[in-house]
Amino acid sequence: EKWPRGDETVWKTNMRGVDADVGNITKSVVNHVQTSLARQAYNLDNLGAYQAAALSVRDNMLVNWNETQLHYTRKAPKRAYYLSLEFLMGRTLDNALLNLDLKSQYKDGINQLGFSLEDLLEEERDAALGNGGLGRLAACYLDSSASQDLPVWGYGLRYKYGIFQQLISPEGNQLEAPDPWLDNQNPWELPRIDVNYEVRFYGQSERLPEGHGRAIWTGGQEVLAVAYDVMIPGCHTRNTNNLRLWESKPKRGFDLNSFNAGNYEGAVESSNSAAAITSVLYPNDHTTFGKELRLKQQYFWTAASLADIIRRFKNLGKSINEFPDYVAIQLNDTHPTLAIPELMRILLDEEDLDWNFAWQIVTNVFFFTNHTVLPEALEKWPVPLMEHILPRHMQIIYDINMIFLQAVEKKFPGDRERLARMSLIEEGFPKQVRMANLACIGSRRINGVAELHSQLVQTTILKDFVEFFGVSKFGNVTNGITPRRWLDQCNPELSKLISSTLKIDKSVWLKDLYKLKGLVKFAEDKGFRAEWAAIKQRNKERLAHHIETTLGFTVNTNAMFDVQIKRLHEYKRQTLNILGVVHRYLELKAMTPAQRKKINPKVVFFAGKAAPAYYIAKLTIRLIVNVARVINADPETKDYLSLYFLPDYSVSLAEVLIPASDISQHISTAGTEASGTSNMKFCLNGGLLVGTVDGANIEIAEEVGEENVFFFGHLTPAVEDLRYQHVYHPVPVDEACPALANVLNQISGGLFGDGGVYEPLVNTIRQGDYYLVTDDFDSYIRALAMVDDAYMDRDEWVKKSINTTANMGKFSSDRAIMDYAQEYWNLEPIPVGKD
Ligand code: CGF
Repeated sequence: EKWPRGDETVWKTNMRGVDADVGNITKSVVNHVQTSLARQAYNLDNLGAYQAAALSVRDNMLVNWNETQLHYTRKAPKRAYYLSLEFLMGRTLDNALLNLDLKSQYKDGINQLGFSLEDLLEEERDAALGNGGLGRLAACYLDSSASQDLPVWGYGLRYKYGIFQQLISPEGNQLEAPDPWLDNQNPWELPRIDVNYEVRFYGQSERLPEGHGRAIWTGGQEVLAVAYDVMIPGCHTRNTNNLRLWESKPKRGFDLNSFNAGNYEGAVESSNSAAAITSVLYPNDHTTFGKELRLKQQYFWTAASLADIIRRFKNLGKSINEFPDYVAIQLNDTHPTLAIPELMRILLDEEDLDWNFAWQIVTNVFFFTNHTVLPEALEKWPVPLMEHILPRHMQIIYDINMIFLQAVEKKFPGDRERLARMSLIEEGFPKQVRMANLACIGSRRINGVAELHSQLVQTTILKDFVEFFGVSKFGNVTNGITPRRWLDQCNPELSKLISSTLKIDKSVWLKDLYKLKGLVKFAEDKGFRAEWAAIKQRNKERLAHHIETTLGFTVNTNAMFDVQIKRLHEYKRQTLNILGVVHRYLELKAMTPAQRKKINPKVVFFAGKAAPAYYIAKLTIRLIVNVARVINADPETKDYLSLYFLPDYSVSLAEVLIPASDISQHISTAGTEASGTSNMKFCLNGGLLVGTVDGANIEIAEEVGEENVFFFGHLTPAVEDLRYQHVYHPVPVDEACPALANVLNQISGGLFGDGGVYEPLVNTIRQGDYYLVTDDFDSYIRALAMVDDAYMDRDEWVKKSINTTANMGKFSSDRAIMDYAQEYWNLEPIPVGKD
């Protein structure tokens, strides 16, 4: 390879590497203060110092990032692309410092400049481009891909506003405020003005007479997709991958004709509509259908990402039929399913391939992950909307459907019901396109996210497809979490204790989490148990301090900490938890002071956002806040039970809450929570789990031992029958569960303020009880009693805690991403600097 221009030695002697020298670190931070930020040393605040430190760390990351991209280009390996509409990254600075192994040097350097690294870390705003589990999973997978040296890029959208900020009104209502996370500028992204693509919407599509399925798509609106790159540093490796986020921009600044004619609003109208595409993340967890802007987001992102992937592939000089040998594309849920007809469009209309050949390429490139079997969460788009916005894609979808249904008819002749179920088009007014069916037909393999969930996918929503394609097309990859953020970063003391006890450097066990097994034998060591318990206690104090400084409440750190943090959703049953809290309160009230003294004090924490239009979920928040108000003020009971709803749940808040929990709740109705990932985070940090036999709870219990988890509730096979009974008979709460009836009566009777307010919520249980609160309540209360009993024997509890952490190796996202790489994508690690 020849040096492209100038004197090679001048270039090479001036190129820098990653710099761990404290003197050079302070120099680079000061340089950024002086030049990048144009600020003065004497009036620099924490925010300015954070920005300068971030830019300095970014310089180091860029060295590795550049090298990685060059290395991948030279080696030309097969690459995988993770398409996700959500990436819930949280903060970057701490994670980057740890992965680059530069934390202590930056700590020193920043100290010398008169600041504290801890303070600066607090200045960073979360990158909250996601709703919950699905988006955070994507972020963990990026960390693991880079840490495992896998050539994986993420593709998403650069929303101007992330998930809304949650405020709680004096009445206890959730209020939503925008999250202008880019207002302070984002030091972690690189605008790539030169990397842009035009994306078309609307217009007309005309089929070519002799076209073998080809057509010409013209007219409509063209919008520019501009790339912003976010560096993803691997842990203790030079591999630094890329997350490419697209921003929408008008193709032209404004319409000059309208402007010249004095119509200034008209002149900017189309440019505003172009910019609107990436303006905001939809704040719904499971449902956002029928919204034109959402469909435009999905197409905009998949079209730009595919154009970029194809351009990179073409630079290899290979023929298009080798595309699947060099590219694997993972569809994170059905949101990017339009990539399937889009790739067909490119191959047919632009590459001039014939239908069968194109379809063969498509079905070897895509892989699809399903994240839910909840029927209301299965994405469908009205055909008229799709026809209007994407006329060419609608034609392709019809063609795919026709050919597919012919094949189904051949295999199952005369089975009209089956054809109707499997069709990409659901009949009705309007007709709708079923995105899960399209993703399934167009992908090489399909997986669920935990064993039980993957079984349910195969036996319920995609059963017909399993019968048609055969079971080998379907699999399971149980979700995982990155131990870098979810142990080393959020619980540094525990991480240190693990390294010193195992006598293994953390860079080793953080990348081979099964090594934690070595802790099992220390569960019997009294000294070790004392250290373990002391760290948990300090983490509880850290959380209490955080609450005191942010909300002004004083939390009892001698109590057991019981935490439920996740999106508010009926299936996740925060209702069961709050009704359980009220039950406990009523029991405490009925006790004598002497009896109360024998009770294990407990603090219950909730955090989570409700979709802005989800009435029942918001009412649940209101109930929690008002129950908290009453019980925290009750002098008889407050030493034994208190309750906090922590507003504005975020990745950063989770990082403080999770290490502090003694017990956490994962109590979805069996069969409804596909996997859950916070369950893994708590257990990794030595918190025990109370939960239903659902999602990844099951596999956690398999790993850590059933004696270390507190299971309760009906099992998945019973759920359907129970629901059926509720539909035909009103739920006899009074007879079926007197304890629950008493709780509901107290709420309706106004113990927590105007009872009428909560009637719609209470009625979801009395009428229909779709999520089986009544059926599971008694067994839930028994499980909590078992938790109390177990906590009384603190020594045994700490043993359980140690054994839980020790057996969480399976749940590293490194294991999960390696499963994808080997079993699905056929991808090899490409370590930088090792050959
Ligand atoms: O995905 C979820 C989460 N709510 O985002 N689903 N979606 N869509 C599931 O409900 C979780 O159970 C799962 O852990 C997560 C990631 O797969």
